[in-house]
Amino acid sequence: MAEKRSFFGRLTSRIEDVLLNRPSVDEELLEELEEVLITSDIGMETTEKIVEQLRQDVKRQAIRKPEDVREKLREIIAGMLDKGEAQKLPERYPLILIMIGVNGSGKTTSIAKLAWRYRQEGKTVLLAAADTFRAAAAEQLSIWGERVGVNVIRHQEGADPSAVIFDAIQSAKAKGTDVLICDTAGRLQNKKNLMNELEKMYKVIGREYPEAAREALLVVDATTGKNAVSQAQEFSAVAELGGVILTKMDGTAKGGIVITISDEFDLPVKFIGVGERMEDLEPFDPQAFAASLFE
Ligand SMILES: Nc1nc2c(ncn2[C@@H]2O[C@H](COP(=O)(O)OP(=O)(O)OP(=O)(O)O)[C@@H](O)[C@H]2O)c(=O)[nH]1
Ligand SMILES: [Mg+2]
Repeated sequence: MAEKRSFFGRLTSRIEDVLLNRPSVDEELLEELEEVLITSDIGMETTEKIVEQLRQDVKRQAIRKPEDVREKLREIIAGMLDKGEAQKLPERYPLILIMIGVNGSGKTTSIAKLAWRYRQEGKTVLLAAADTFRAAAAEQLSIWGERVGVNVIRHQEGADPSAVIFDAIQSAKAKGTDVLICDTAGRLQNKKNLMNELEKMYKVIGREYPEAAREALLVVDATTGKNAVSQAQEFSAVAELGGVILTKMDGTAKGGIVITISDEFDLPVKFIGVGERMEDLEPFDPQAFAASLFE
């Protein structure tokens, strides 16, 4: 909890500043609050929704004094974040996870972190290096595979990503592997290409392993602020996403990005990355997150 609090230290204290020494909840207070939310990486649309809700609460006297704002805000934000059962990864096996996201967002590292988590739970894991765009990508995944103690299926640079998936599926089936995690090259520059590539991968999975559960996860770097939001927008237009892994929350991220992604795209944030080690991935808990904003 102490760790989580530090993400929002600044947002928390700025909200407190707005609420401090105010005789009543008036329009001026709400406008100041709006300013604080927007400058904390909470998108315009989401901010307006939050402030409008507070305004209604003032009107129907559910909010009477500045202190009441805190509890209402927590409630509103928790409601935006909490996607119920969808917060968790599917608990059906065999499971195929497809990681997508732009370069440098933290896909490969997040794969290693997930693989490590599954290994801790006693699940068997296989990785597929379907980012064949750069030779270094497969190399990096192989190094992580060794560290975590899981096998990696890789082909030559420039190979067809779907062929890597095909091989990985055969291996997973033969060994009865619980979880197959696929790395991909997230080149947004050519959306059509990416869409075709994903479609082809899904086709291979559907044909070769129809009984496997599957989910695509978008990996987003939280420190990129508004850019993270536009990535969520572009990727959700080309792929059906099961949720988001928000990386680098240990960095300079303002935290508000979590709220915007959950609200605007109706996507659950499933995990947050809090460092570069394989242990540095935390399941995202919407209620605890919302509460930590006001501790
Ligand atoms: N501090 C911190 N660094 C992270 C986190 N996740 C990833 N990184 C770092 O971000 C950099 C990029 O991570 P990668 O996993 O290589 O990203 P990628 O999306 O696979 O990138 P490409 O393969 O180039 O597309 C690396 O230096 C990681 O160590 C995190 O949660 N916190
Ligand atoms: Mg990578």
